[in-house]
Order: sequence, then C-alpha cells, then structure tokens
Amino acid sequence: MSKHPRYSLTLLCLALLALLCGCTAPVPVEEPYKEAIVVGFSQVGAESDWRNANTLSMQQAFSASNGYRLIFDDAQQKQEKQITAIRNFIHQGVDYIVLAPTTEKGWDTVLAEAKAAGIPVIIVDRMIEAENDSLFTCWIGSDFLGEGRNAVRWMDSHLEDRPLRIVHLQGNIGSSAQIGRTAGLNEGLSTHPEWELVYRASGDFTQAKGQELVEAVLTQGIDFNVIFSENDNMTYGAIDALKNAGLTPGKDVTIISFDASRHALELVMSGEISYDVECNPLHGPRVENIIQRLESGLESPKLTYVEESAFDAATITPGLLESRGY
Ligand code: GZL
Repeated sequence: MSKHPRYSLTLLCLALLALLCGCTAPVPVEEPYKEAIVVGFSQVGAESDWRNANTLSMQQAFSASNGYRLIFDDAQQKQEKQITAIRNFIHQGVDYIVLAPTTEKGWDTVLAEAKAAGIPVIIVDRMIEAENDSLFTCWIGSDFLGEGRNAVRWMDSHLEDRPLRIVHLQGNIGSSAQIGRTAGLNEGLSTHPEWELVYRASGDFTQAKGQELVEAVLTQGIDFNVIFSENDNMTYGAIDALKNAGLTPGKDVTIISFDASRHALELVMSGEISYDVECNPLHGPRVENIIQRLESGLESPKLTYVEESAFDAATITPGLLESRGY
C-alpha cells in the first residue's frame, strides 16, 4: 500500500467509481485451445559452427510460442543414435519427424517404420539414399556438388598461373556434403593436369581433426600450396597448424573453405581464407513452412535446394559481414 495516506484514499475513490460505472479491465477472449504440433528432430551433432547455427534455427522455428513442442536429439555424429532417436519419436507418437542425416545410406528400415506409423519424415541438409522416395515426404538442403564446382571454378580463374599441390580435408565420409564437395574437386583434378592431389583424409568436419591432419602433413614434409577444406571448422584447425609451423595462411598456402560462417568471412576479409563457399544452415523457417503447408493439406516440392553464394576478398565487405545471420 502507498506510504502517502491521501494518495491511497484517492486511489480507493477511483476504484469505487470505476466499479460503480461498470468499468472493469477487458477480459481477454480465450483463444480456442490448440494442441501443440509435436516435432521430433534428429540432429547430426554439434561438430561445427554450421551445425550449431542449424540447430538454433530449428529451435527458434519450432518454439512453444509458435505452437510446437520440439523433441530434440543430438546424435553425436553417429547414425545408430539417429536410428534410435527416430524409433523413440515413433514410440512417442510425434506428429512429424525431421532428420538431418549423418550419412546417405542405411535409412530404409527405420523410415519404413515411420511410414508404417503414419508419421511424415522431412529430411534436411544432407540427402539420403532411399529404396523409394515414398519413405520421406520431402527434402530441403544444399547442392553440394554445385558447391564443390563453385570452388573449382574460382581456383581455375584465380590460381591458374601456378602448379597446385593440394591438401584435401574431407568431411564425414559418406555424408552428402563430403560426397558432393569431393566430387567437385575430383572433376577439377581430372580437367587440370597441373593440379596435384598430395594428401586427402577426413577431418570429420571438426576443428581438432583439421589441425591434426595438417600437422601430420607438415610433419611428413609433404610439399603443398593449397588446402581444400570441406568446412570452416576444419579450416580453423588447419590455420592454427600452419601458424604454429611459422607459415602464413593466404600467403604461403591458399585456403579454400566451405560454410561461410561469420568468423570464416572475417578471415576472408583478413586474407587468411582465399575463398569460402556458402552453405546456408538456416533451415528452421523453411521446414516450419513445409509443416504448416502439410497441416493445411497442401503438398510440398519433393526436393528444395536453398540459395547459396560464395565470398573472396574482392566481394566481402564490412556491411555484408554485419548482415550475416550466422
Ligand atoms: C552441410 C553440413 C555440413 C557443414 C559442416 O550442409 O552438412 O556439416 O558443411 C557440418 O560444417 O558439420
């Protein structure tokens, strides 16, 4: 109660007056109760900045305030954990299953179980190989071969004046991102006899493994002048290894990378990364739109490729950096 008795008396009179003339606070009109849509999301893991941005995008899209209950599972990059998660989603009777698959193969059995349970499955990011495409409702993700070809076109037009000795850091073997980006480089190697692949190994898209691989290359005394790294986190590890060996990334070694996350684009501006091919992780709103369409009985295209770009020192600006969503 207020410390000033006169103030309280005034308040009391106003309240009485409001009551007498029937003025009462507006009673909120009850929204008709709507069950939350339950979405089971099996995510690859938390191996990279890209993956964390993808997770955040999905969590923001499938929020309670948007009318969803999200059941999230992090598979720590293991397909068997994803299969278990999908079976749990089926057991819980979710309305939709969203799968960001670790690898392309090995999904037919569990997707047939989801189909038998009448639960639509939306595939995001990487692609799967399915015995028939009725096992999933639709897919939304990137053109990984196109990303690899984009990098090779840049190498062809910017590095054509010298023989290339390429260290290739691959992502998780068997993932669409690795398959497509590697295929792009292999096409480049087959059409450029002056390009030599001097080392190839998988860094599992992680920074630690990326650093480990480049340290091994340096220890073995392999002569190289280009690193083709299939994601930014492996690139960060590679840069640490180069610097620890007294080498200058962007000067002694040209680095091509993928994902184009904000920190990587800062390194493009500083010249440490020469070219970074975008891979857009912000799938949340797109998948949510698909589910809203399905809820309204509308179809969605079977395959949707997201728009993506690429950046080098000539195209990156402070304004563009500021505008990046991840
Ligand atoms: C690409 C995605 C890859 C990213 C990596 O769509 O699957 O997985 O390029 C991530 O950063 O780990």
